Amino acid sequence: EAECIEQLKKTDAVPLLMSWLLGQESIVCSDPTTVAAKLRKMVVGGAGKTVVISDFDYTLSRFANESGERLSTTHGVFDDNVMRLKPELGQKFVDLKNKYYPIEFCPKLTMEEKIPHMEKWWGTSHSLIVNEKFSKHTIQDFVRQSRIVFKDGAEDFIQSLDAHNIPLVIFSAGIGNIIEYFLEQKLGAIPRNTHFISNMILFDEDEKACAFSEPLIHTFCKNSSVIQKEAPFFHEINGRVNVILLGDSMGDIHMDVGVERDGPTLKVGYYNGSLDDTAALQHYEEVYDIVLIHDPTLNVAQKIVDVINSTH
Ligand code: MG7
Ligand code: MG
Repeated sequence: EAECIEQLKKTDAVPLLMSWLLGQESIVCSDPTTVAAKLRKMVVGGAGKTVVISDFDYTLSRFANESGERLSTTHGVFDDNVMRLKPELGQKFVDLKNKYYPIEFCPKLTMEEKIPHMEKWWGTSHSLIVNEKFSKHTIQDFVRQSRIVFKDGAEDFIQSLDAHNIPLVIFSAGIGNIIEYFLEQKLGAIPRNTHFISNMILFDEDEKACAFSEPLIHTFCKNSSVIQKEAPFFHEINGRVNVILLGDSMGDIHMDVGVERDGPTLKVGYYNGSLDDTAALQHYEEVYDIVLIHDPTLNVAQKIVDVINSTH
């Protein structure tokens, strides 16, 4: 009975969080019963049973600035900086983006139809980077001058996960090194809890880009097929049965597949698309437990983690 009362106390915070979520105009939670049930399990499990698996581009980073101008993805760092230094090469990156970005988001094509195009895009773009033999130092400079911006509260979110020993796996089809340099520049160092599954630029002995890690990770293969089971951080997330998944794309919803466990995954999705596109928005509401519409903050994820932490 004592245990029962203890559990009830812990889950007290869940109804409060639920009523807050349901009261927000820009948050859609189409199945509150399921969300509340997942939250209760997570609260009972506590920080020790939790892992956060998050996308980076337009999830931890902002999609647009206050004036509505699109900000940069990790790959986009090359578009902008190379355009400035070597317009001819820069134009090649931009041409690729103009050609393939509409395919990535085309509602008329199936995922199977898109995959070969994504492989071509990532492959070509990575070849340009390797052929140019950019140095680590140059790329760090590119990041310093980039238009990658953290969402509001992202720094605190990452630090608070670290403080509570909750692992953060950043699962990105972008470029992992760019995320690393960005975190180093913004946080001073990469927190101990933070791990990467991403495309990594490999450098030769002169610290010049010479290859990319395998397997290639593009938008539509963010699942167990690209997770190396021997990853050094795997022991750390073993036994963490409760997953908070953060993403902004349809390709992000299977990032938890491959972590063997029987606990819930709470899927929080940022919708950056047009409000007129009701079909797209509806699709997000079907696949994500909680949809955040045009949200430039990490408030919701932070509140969820706070509730998990406050009760232990
Ligand atoms: N993305 C993927 N690639 C590129 C690229 O070469 N340039 C730019 N600007 N963007 C790229 O985080 C993954 C996202 O990065 C974008 C190869 C894609 O739109 C993808 O969703
Ligand atoms: Mg993204």
